[in-house]
Amino acid sequence: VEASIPEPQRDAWKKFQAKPFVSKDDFEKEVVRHVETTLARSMFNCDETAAYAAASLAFRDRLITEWNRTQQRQTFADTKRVYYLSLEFLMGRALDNAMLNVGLKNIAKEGLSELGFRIEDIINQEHDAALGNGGLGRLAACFLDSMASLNFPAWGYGLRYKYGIFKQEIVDGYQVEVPDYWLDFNPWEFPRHDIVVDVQFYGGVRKYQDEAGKNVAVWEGGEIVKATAYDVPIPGFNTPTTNNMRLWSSKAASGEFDFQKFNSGDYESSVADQQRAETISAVLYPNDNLDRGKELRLKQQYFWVAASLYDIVRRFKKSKRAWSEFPDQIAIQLNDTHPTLAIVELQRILIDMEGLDWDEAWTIVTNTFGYTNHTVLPEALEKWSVPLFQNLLPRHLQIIYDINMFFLQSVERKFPGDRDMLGRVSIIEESQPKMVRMAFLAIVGSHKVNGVAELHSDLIKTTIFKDFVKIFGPDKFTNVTNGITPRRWLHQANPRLSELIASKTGGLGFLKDLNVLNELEKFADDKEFKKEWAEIKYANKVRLAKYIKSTTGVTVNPAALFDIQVKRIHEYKRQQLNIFGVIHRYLTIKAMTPEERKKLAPRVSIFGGKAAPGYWMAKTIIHLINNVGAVVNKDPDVGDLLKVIFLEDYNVSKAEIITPASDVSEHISTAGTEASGTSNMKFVLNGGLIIGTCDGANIEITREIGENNIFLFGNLAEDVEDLRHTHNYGSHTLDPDLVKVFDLIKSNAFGDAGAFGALTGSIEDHGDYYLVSDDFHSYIQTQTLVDEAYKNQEEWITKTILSVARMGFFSSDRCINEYAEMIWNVEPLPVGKESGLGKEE
Ligand code: NBG
Repeated sequence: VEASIPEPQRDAWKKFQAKPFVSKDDFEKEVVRHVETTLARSMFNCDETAAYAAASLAFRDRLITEWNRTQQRQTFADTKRVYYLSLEFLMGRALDNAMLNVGLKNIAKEGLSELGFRIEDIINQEHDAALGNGGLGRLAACFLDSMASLNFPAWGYGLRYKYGIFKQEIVDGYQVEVPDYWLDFNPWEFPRHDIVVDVQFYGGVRKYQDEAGKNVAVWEGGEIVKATAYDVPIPGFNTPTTNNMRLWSSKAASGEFDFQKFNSGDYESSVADQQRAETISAVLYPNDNLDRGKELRLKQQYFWVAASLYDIVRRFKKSKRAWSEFPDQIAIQLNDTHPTLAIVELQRILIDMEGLDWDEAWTIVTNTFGYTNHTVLPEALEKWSVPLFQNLLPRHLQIIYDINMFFLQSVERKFPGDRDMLGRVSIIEESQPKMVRMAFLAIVGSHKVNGVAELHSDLIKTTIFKDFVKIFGPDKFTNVTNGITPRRWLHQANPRLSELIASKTGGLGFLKDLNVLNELEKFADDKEFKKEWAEIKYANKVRLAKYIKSTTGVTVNPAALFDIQVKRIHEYKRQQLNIFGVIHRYLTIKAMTPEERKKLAPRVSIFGGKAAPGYWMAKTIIHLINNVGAVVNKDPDVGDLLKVIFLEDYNVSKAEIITPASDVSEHISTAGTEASGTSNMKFVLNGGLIIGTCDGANIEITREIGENNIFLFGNLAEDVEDLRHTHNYGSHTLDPDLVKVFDLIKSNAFGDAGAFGALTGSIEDHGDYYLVSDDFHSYIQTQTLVDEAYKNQEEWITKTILSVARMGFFSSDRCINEYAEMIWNVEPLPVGKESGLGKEE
């Protein structure tokens, strides 16, 4: 149905067009209006929650006005769009970000103050949107910010989980998971009850030849689940462009089937159907870098992919262009293999629904998709069992077999007689049961494959995807080193530092062109500047110290060296190496004379991060950290010299407090295992140094900031394989200092040693896969260098200034521009002057 207003009535619409507020008075008016009408409360009944709600609604109104204009502009321009498909968007809080991006935070601050509230308290009311596990989901969120800030016509597509990542509680030193029901009140989303897509599952395929002799396949039967769109506006920084993140929510189809049940009195079972359908988008799988192959996860993936592609294709069809133009209008980026079914789904739409030839369709498909790989860890590479696929998505399995057949035929032509090669690269693994290798499918169905840091992109070419480089040539594979948005991770998280930088570089321009930070180099030895710089770091540490006190009860000295490792708990990230190092430090302190102790730099070792609920080793590491803290923190011999803190429920909003407060942060994965890491970038950008291995983006960070400004240690990626081999087949003697640490653990110094047997055993008896012992000595030595370096504060501060000055490369804006140029072939859409944006510096 045409829903457009007829020409004669449009003047009235224009006259009464919604106008976003720009002044403080208008903002207050909006807040009060929302309190008194939308929320049905009053000044006698307005707590901080209500004030948060009203302020958010006022900003939401603003965003949605710009969102509308942006969408109209993009539709009218009809240029190529990017669709970023990600099962995770770790957005964190929206209000602070919205206020800063539209440049109206100061107005909001004054306005709220006049209405009786402190802006910080209001910001703190917001529940994080935690629709992600870790780096992969947060990267997607940074990319949305950059795409909007750079005026790219771009949408994110994801799932609207009812439960985001669980809340972590620490009870008696153990992790306990609590569901995160975050949708109770979410002012940032717009339900689009008019945008509903039917998604089919199960059923069977009927094949026949039509009159023209053409083979036709019909997927029929099975069940239908409805996908409803929820839109979340994504404001760019200092631009009217407001892009869209569309999240799908599942509901049962209330079709004839339901009515039958209802009429026959089977009401309960029709409610059960409803609930079963709703579970599809109910919960985010809490695994980071781990694939569990659960049917419901595959259902989530298809549900999301099918709804998104239906939406994308529908939009394309409105333009009435030829199908061959599809890839000129649309670029779809696959964030890891989770959306790989989109390749199959588009092929299915083109051949089964739109009647294109296989080859014609396949050319369109491969020119449309790009695939980003985020890990080489074998346990994280997705595989789906063929029988499971056959049952859930019978037509898709057929298409996958066809894709594989044509692919293997082309391999056979290129490498005649190489049967091993065919077995190695086949999309179907000949195991029991057979498995679909999603990464291989993603490579075959995309025109570009990228890794997320140089080392990682090299590794995928020489290890897991080696054969594909031979088959497709090296140009199909590329690197786009990850980045972070300086808006959230500097301006929002560290406002004082942002202000200082602005005052020295001529305003907030650096937030849009991070290379401007270079100008700070000339202040690296400037006494006044260094003093201010150091004061800001200290203030951020005081803030974190207060937070630690209020959440853990432990008092830490803000003048101590803050050593932070916050990220998902994983053996490859080696929090165990860190805590063993802490225990070593504890032993060292205990053995010192009081005179020697006086010379040691006091340290606070801060940990944070969630373990996947089923990952026992990771949970054991958390347990050990907490138990070590319980002993060390109350040992009078130690006092301020060492404190060990585990921060509960690490998430994006907590990261905004933690990141600006580091002196050093730890990025100490076994070389070759961390694809990139992104918190390493955030910490350096906030004036902290790094202790790290030669892994992921640490390597490029070193290249940019200079090796004098980073503490690198440990074995190199190229040596890992040989070391592992020696562990298993040669002699494996543990580092003597690590043995002392283990002896202390085994003496029950940190509670019943039995609880940690699996952890120490994995290193002593089971091959030390992550090379903890091999890197231990180098780690301890490097930590001593950190102690020494920290004593010379003048030099330390200079190092941190130089580092920040050289971090421009790691902006996610650089990253998005690289994707746009090398993979998507899209241009930003310039914006006119029509916006009512606030102009706040
Ligand atoms: C993670 C890597 C990180 C990387 C992020 C973002 C997965 C599968 N991979 O090193 O472990 O920074 O992706 O690219 O979550």
